[in-house]
Amino acid sequence: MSLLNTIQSPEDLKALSQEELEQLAWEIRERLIEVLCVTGGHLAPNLGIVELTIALHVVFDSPRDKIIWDVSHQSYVHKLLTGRRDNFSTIRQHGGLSGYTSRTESEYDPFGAGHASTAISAAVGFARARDHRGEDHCVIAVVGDGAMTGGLAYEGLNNVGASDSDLLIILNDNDMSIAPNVGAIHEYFTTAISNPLYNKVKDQLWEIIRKVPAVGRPALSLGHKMEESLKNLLVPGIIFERLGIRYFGPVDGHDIEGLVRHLCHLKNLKGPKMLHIKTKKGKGFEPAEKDATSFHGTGAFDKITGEWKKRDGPSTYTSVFGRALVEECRRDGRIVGITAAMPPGTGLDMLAKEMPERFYDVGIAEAHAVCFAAGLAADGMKPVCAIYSTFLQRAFDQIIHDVALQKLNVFFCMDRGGLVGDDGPTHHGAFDLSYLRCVPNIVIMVPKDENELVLMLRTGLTYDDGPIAMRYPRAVGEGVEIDSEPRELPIGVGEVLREGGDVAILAVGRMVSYVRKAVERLSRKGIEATAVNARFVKPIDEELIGRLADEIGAIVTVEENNIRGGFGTAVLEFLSYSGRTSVSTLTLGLPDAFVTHGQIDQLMLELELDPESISHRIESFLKEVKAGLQPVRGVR
Ligand SMILES: Cc1ncc(C[n+]2csc(CCOP(=O)(O)OP(=O)(O)O)c2C)c(N)n1
Repeated sequence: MSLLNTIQSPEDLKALSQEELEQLAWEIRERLIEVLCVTGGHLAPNLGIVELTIALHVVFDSPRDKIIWDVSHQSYVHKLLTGRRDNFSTIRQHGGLSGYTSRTESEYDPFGAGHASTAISAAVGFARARDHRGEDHCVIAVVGDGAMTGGLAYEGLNNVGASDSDLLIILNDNDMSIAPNVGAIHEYFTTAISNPLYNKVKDQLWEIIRKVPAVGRPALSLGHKMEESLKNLLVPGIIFERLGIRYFGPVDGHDIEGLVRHLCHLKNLKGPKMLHIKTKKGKGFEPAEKDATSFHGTGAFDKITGEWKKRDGPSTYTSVFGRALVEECRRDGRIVGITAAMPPGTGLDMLAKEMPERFYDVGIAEAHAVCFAAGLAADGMKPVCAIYSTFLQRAFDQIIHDVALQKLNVFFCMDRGGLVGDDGPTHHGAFDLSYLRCVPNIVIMVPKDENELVLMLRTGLTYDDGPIAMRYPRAVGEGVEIDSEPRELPIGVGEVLREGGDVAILAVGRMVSYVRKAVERLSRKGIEATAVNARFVKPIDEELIGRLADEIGAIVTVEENNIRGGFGTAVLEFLSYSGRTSVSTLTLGLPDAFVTHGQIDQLMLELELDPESISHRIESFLKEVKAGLQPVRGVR
């Protein structure tokens, strides 16, 4: 009989025996593999956190107690135990469960996430809100060791330690971010834990700690002082203790019984505290244990062998970028590549392999990555910051204050520009054209295909008049040939792909290929369009746009960015300040709303941005123009 199928809410776990909880853990693993081998998703992080999630729900009373998952890509087990088991197979599918926690999805998700290192800060907020109201529920933040490389986590810790508010942080340490974890903090954990003396007396230490009465502010209790001295003796400089947070562990994160015991104890202990658990990412599925990086976020795979379904066809933009960057590094000794914990995701793993001395993984630290790049650039290097569009949002001030203001030659290469698909609203790169376009001194490029990406890479690396950015989608390329000798593109010049007198359509990036198809449809209906690959979102090609506006009088823009503040807006601004107020315009792009998760084609259809919808929308726009509704300003 399936135990998992009997669990309607976390309450049901409390009645289960130890053996039953262990059986449940393996049933959960089977369910995860069963579903994710079809849907894809964050398999390895969830396999690693099964026992902790069970123990948390045995000991705490969610939703009264607030469990806050950092990133929340590891919340699938929590979803299975909190009333979402029956539609678990819809996870990350259009209209189905989100792959992350979501306040609108369940009362058991007190806080939504998708970006890393937010849980501690959010938990401090929950703890303070509780204290303001005089309530007494528990607040628990579950944070991975990877997320602890993000500065925001320390800003949170700095506030936790300064308060006497009740708060439990669980550090889920599996030695991995997506790739192996990096940095001094990670080294610190590893060294502290592998201290043989500490390991020898760890259990006795726990016993002493358990007997220490939990009274008042911990720093004042004699017991706490004893415990602190002992720990300092054995694990020199435990940093969390120094920050005023009582530290416990490390303990085995796969031992449900032990976890329940420790959590029960910590539940009754006042003040801020941390439980450090050691887990194995991918636990229980050999291929994922062996290759936790590939199984961090996986596509469909064979549930026996772990092999992925083979994909034929063109290379992805990511891999074309990764390969081309290695070539550029060979050409110019000043170029270095920087990633914020995403070596495979950005294609920088190729540079790491070929030229490790030119590669930097700074951890989940986008703000640092950009400021670090600014320093490198200020001292004559040519740093390439390869950061996903959505994660670069973290570094907005560094882009303005550290890079653009000083006109430093930092090259931002933003993968995942536009819709990313099943990761949904936390991950869509919907804002970069808007958030960069308002920054002085920056150039913004968007390639229409993978060859243009290579040309723009060369352009960005030879440009030396300040920051420059390029964004490209999470997609396979158009299948075009790649130039072996890439040339530089003239800055701010668009490419006319086709001439026609009825309407001028200016498209950006992936939308160029959509517009090409839309233009063919329009042509079959007797509408002849000029189609332009904009190439540059800043500066825009004012000469070309001005000429098309004067000659044709009807301009349409199509982009994969929020319609507010992106390319279309740039064109409208130009038409306005150049006095071309009688030109009819239609700006198409992502809506001024957060776009849900689902496959990119599905989302494009829903947003009426697929080639057919684009041609229909342009057709009706032109009908309005013809009907004398001039000038038409159709902003959607
Ligand atoms: C700001 C930000 N940068 C990058 C990422 C991409 N990312 C998602 S999970 C992850 C690794 C997290 O590692 P850890 O916290 O240890 O969790 P684990 O998956 O190992 O359980 C990264 C880099 C992100 N979600 N947010």
